[in-house]
Amino acid sequence: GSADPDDGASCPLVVVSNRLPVERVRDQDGRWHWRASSGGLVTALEPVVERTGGVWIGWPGTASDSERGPGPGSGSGGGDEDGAGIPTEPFEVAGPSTGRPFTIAPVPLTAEEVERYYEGFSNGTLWPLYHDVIAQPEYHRIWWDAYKEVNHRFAQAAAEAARPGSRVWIQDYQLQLVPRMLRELRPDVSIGFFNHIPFPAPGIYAQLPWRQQILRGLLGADLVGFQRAGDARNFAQAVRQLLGWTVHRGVVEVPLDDEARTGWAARRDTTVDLAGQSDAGRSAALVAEEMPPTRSEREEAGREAGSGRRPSHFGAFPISVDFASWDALGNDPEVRARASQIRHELGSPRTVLLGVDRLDYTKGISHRLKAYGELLDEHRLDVGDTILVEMAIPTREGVSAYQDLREEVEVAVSRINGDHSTVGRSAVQYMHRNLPRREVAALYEAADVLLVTSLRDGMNLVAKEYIAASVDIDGVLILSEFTGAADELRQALIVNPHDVDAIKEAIVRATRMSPRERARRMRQLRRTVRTHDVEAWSAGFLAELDRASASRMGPWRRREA
Ligand code: ADQ
Repeated sequence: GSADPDDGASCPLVVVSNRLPVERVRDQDGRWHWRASSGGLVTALEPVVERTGGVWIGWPGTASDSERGPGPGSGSGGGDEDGAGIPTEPFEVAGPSTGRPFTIAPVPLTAEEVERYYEGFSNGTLWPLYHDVIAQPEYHRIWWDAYKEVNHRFAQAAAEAARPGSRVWIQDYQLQLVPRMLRELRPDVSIGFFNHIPFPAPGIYAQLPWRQQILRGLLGADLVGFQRAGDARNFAQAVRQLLGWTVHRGVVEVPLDDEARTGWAARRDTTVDLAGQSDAGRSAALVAEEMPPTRSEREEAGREAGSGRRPSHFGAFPISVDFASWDALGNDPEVRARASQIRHELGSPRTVLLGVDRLDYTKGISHRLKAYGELLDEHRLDVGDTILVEMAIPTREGVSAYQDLREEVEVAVSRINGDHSTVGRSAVQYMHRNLPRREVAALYEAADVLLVTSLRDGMNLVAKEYIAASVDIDGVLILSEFTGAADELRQALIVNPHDVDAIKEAIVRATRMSPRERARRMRQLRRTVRTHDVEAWSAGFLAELDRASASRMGPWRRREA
């Protein structure tokens, strides 16, 4: 029957994320194919999508009007393709786990949308704001307009893909309006949302000119998931303060009449009507649209709502890694041989310190370099027996803050090397490129100490990957307290990355730690990551989503009866 709690498990799962979990590769005969890309989210969700014959909706990663792209004669994907050879219609791929097919539904973006929605609003507004304004967020109305348009396109794609009663799981900050837009289009589906990055404290979040629309967008979901309990608390406070809605024990009561009154359909019409107006008239109207409701408006809303409320649940669901696969890499003879080779090529130092991150200003790479450089200056570390390997993965190279950061990091690296390297030995080995997973695993294996010094980080999967790959249980993890991971990985050396002396102390302590203490800490860390791996994360979220949407349907069923 429809009350069977297992119903959802067999129903196709629809995943919506900014990027598709596939990449386009050319085979030996020069033909293009889609191949599942690696990465935490894909590992976690692809098996569920595959098992349920589900759908993955996302942007293929190339602008639909771009001139780059695979070129003519490429099509092994779906039938319909745009000029750059990117499919525009859903197509099936064989899942890598069981070979069972699932559907890929591409959402095309123009180059201008990539600039405004992705590089602009997502990475120039939301990313810095949600990471505690480490960089200055920029607020541009044309970016916001593009964000709304693109979110609506994703919501429509999801509405088309979902079967009656499907579960739709929307991922991350690029798509925060989708839950609400999808709720309007398809009130029958269960909608989950997971925020991979932090949710900021209300005083910071309040800067956002569109703070209410984003909250309303998220609250279209039956379940909104965050990385840490602190993020969930910040969200609850923002909802109370900015919308004035009742929040208790992980549930927001969303007034149904608010949904009707402020629906996307109504807003969209407004936008269309405004298109012909002067800029001044348009921005005045937009300002009016963004005004918070007055107290009497809120009271009226409450009266009208009566019992017409829909629960939206929220909570913390800390993400994790595929423990078994990193553990297997740690035991893989080839990977181990590669790790010894790396140590040898580095000049067989006593201590290898390692940093692995996307080259992002949230990761505290400069703070880490400063601490290391000072330890060398003060002769507390010596290039004769210590080296820092800094792996920076290229990212968001179209955003200017990222270009500046690259300069800053590369200047700092050269300065340290200029001051301390000798003919045979460098102080810092710096690489700016993508590495295959096996090579990352070999680096984890080769390292004695992993440095995670993020100024703010939703979780930080690198820390968990390092632990899962550390089968010899003798590595030391230095971990910033501003990562989600620090809530769980208590046996790491936890540091405040803004306190350079604290990073220095932790490095010295790590290099001197006895093998016994290293093993004791690492054993417990491995237990934590093993018992809470990424499979547990996705299963836990989806089970909670089923409960949350059942609670929405409960009263409705009673009314029907
Ligand atoms: P990210 O900010 O990307 O993720 P993180 O969680 O550390 O940060 O994941 C990075 C991934 O990239 C890891 O899987 C790592 O192995 C890989 N990687 C790093 N350097 C690489 C290199 N040089 N070559 C190849 N691969 C490399 C966001 C949030 C995080 C949150 C995740 C998941 O910012 O806080 O943990 O989403 O929710």
